[in-house]
Amino acid sequence: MSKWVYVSGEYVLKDEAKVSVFDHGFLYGDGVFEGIRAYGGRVFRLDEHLQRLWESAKAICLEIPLSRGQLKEKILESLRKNELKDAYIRLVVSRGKGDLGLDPGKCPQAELIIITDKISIYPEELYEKGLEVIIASTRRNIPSALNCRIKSLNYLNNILAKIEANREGMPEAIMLSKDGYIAECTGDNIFIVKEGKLVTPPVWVGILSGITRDVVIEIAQKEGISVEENIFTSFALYNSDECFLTGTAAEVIPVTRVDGRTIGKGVAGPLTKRLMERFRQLTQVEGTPI
Ligand code: PXG
Repeated sequence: MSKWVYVSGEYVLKDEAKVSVFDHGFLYGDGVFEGIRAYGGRVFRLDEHLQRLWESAKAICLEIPLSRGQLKEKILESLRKNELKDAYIRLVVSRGKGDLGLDPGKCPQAELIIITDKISIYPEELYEKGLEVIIASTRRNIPSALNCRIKSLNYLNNILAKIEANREGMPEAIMLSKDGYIAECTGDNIFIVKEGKLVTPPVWVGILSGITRDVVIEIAQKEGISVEENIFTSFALYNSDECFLTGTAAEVIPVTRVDGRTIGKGVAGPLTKRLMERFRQLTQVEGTPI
């Protein structure tokens, strides 16, 4: 199971999958990636993930070596070859092999990697109890330096915040924008509920435009729940009625404590539960068949 990795145009055994030490993805974090999931034999929101991959690549002047249709086929082929129905799909497009200088012009061929594997998820009890998180002191990258909409191979900004969380024994950290507004977590977007309304930070504040975030906004609108994309502070977060995170890996997961402040009643709130359920239902019926 999950034996084969697609790298440099061919399938190789997982343990033999390698890239060059001169690959600029390795040397400089020069590249982009995607994390996608398949549920019950269907790939969830595949076109949206591919669109974001192409947009990230465009933003860094990186040419993806396959067409969108070809990549889609290769992803489905990888899943079939590895006999996976519920899976995590990691696409990596790096600048490829070059010399020891920064110049991407010296890298003639981008590298494309498709890893498909079993998905490891948070324990189910956390979806009831919720996560306890901290607000990291490390601020999210400023978009004018490195736009957070680029899902780049350079995740040190997020890793620094994750280290802060780990040092306090917490699974996640919330990151603020340079101006001190709530931005997102290290690998998830964030929502709060106040007086029955959902609020999530706008993309311009400097966050990844999450696919799960979009799905949750869509679901909420269909359910007649008011959703607002607006900046808010840690004060508003501490005093919110409910809080949850969204991401491909975590799906929709409640947050019940932030920096030692209990959020709402300290358990998954009613709106969070409703959205978690609707989201899971959607993943069971939607998607591109493998
Ligand atoms: N913010 C950041 C910084 C992310 O990296 C999200 C939000 C949520 O976006 P999606 O589109 O997933 O709803 C992410 C997503 C991994 C991995 O392997 C990372 C993500 C998703 C899946 C896997 O590290 N990041």
